[in-house]
Amino acid sequence: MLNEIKEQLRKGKAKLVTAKVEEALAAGIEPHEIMGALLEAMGEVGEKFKRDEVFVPDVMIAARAMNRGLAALKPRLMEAGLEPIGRACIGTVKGDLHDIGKNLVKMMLEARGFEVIDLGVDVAPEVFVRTAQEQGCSVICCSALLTTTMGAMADVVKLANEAGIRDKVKIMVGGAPVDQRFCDRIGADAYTRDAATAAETAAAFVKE
Ligand code: B1M
Repeated sequence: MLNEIKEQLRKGKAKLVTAKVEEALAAGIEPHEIMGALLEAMGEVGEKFKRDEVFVPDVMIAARAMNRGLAALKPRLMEAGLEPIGRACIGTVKGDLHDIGKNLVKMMLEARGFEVIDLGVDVAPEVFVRTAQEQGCSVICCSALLTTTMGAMADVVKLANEAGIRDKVKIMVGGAPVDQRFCDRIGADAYTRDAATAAETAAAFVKE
């Protein structure tokens, strides 16, 4: 049954994933085992995406199936007392309306077990910082697709420094024009090239 769930997730069949998850629960399989199967299959899709073996639409379809599967599992996970691994907020920075990459990162974070607060697009630096403070986020994720907007990430770092939250919150940056040099220059905690690596890095941060 777990293999069937993985197979349907790899294919991005949301309805079938939901049905198989419900079947597995009814058959008495533990929710955390089902969650493990979903995470494993999503991880495989993420790895293929990194190697350019599958593309954005495939990842989005698989992630949608993952989210449906998780939704079917959620009531039982709550009963079983499984907590999310951490809370993150994510947004595309001020002035920037591109959200496809940001949505992919969000999905990958959720697939890794994060509770994600999606701030949307055109997000002011103070909103990232205020949300992290008020909602107890351990990771702030900023996405930018325009060379003219990536500078807003520096403001997020500056405001987080001023708010004195850098010991509690990691700031991650990404998007096509962003690179490691830029990340180092503005003093963010991590730059990652793709959504799967972003989720891995965020998970490693909360494990730390
Ligand atoms: Co725009 N656009 N766009 N656009 N657009 C680009 C980015 C551009 C490169 C096109 C070009 O000229 N060749 C160019 C930017 C040039 C530059 O700054 N150097 C550009 C421009 C100029 C503009 C406008 C200014 C055009 C105009 O109006 N004159 C305008 C700006 C609007 C605004 O934001 N204020 C504009 C508008 C739009 C649309 C609305 C039409 C649409 C956006 C729709 C939407 O997002 N809902 C759009 C699109 C679709 C693109 C292209 C074609 C595709 C972007 C995309 O979604 N890629 C893009 C050209 C291109 O890239 N070929 C382009 C797929 C997505 C999965 O990749 O977001 O890079 P990406 O995410 C990757 C990684 O970067 C990473 O993970 C993903 C992969 O796993 N990642 C992170 C992203 N965020 C991360 C965060 C992380 C870690 C990794 O940690 C936190």
